[in-house]
Amino acid sequence: MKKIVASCIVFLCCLLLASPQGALAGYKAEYRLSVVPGPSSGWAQTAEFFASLVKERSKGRINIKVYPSAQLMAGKQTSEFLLLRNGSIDFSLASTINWSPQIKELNLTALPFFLAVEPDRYKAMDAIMAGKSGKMIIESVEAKGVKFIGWAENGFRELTTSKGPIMSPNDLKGLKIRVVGSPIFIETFRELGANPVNMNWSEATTGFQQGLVDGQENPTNGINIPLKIWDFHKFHCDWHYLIDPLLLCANSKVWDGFSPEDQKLLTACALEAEKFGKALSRLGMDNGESLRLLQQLDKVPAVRDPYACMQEHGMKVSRLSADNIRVFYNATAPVREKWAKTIGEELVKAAQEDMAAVR
Ligand code: X2X
Repeated sequence: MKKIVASCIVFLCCLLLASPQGALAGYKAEYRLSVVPGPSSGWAQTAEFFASLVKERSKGRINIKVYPSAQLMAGKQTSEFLLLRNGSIDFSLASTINWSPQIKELNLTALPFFLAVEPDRYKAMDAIMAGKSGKMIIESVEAKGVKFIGWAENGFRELTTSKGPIMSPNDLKGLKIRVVGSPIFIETFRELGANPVNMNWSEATTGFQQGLVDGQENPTNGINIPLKIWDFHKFHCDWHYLIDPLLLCANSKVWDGFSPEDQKLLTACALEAEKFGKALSRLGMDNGESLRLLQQLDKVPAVRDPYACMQEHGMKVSRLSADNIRVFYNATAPVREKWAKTIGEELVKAAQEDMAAVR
């Protein structure tokens, strides 16, 4: 008996010595962070940046692994929120677009041309995130049962097509455009006279290859360039019609399992990931601020000038003037009016005020 007790004690001591600190605190050996697009996207790189910062600062106690390409949701991007909430996923760096079917407030930044007509669209986005409307969005996400940790950015979504340049709604007539499975996208493209086709991102590249659609819309730096969109579409329309912010969130139980110090650590790392992610998304399209930040971090990507890059690859880039954008804005007024009611007039008004304050 004594021998058995002694060996148990030895065994337990070995176990304690071998465990990383995290395991002692009841932490998981690995937390799974989900991302919809592939590993080369700006979005997945932002997630990797966050995970490695957390690992370094927690001295290995918190080990987050990034799972790109919608693999944790078998490609069904609009079910991600439910999987995070029920604990199948621990963390997610998620697009508002993919969660908007469950959280109607997240359609705010998908109101067509709502930010595009602002004098500085990036300032407008930052003002929403930092303002009253941003707080209202965070409250609406947390009210649905997940913990918000921080913001990031997929980027302003620009249109790429295979059949000719797009300068006005007329040019879009009858074109088949791949969109995400969120109703406001279908309605916006129908209003513009196009023929929207709902397709998961996991199937979209094959769809482009096979010519199932004539175009698609996604952010330039984060998605279109890493995907080499010029292999499928030769026309780029810079219309900034809406923006796709990202929400870094955790399953509530997972979050509650962290010590208050580690919760602070995670929030601080998220703030840095937000700056990094925004710089990746805005590089070459802002006043030079993004380049400076990426230089400081020693993380300047190979493509610094997205417009030159697209042109070098044979794309014809149409950069719409404020007047061109105004035509699209007017043409999509019914969609904004209808969706403002669904989103909540109070939230839309708060966003208008936040944006007006930085004009
Ligand atoms: O599906 C898309 O277009 C993507 C990758 O941008 C999102 O997940 C919203």
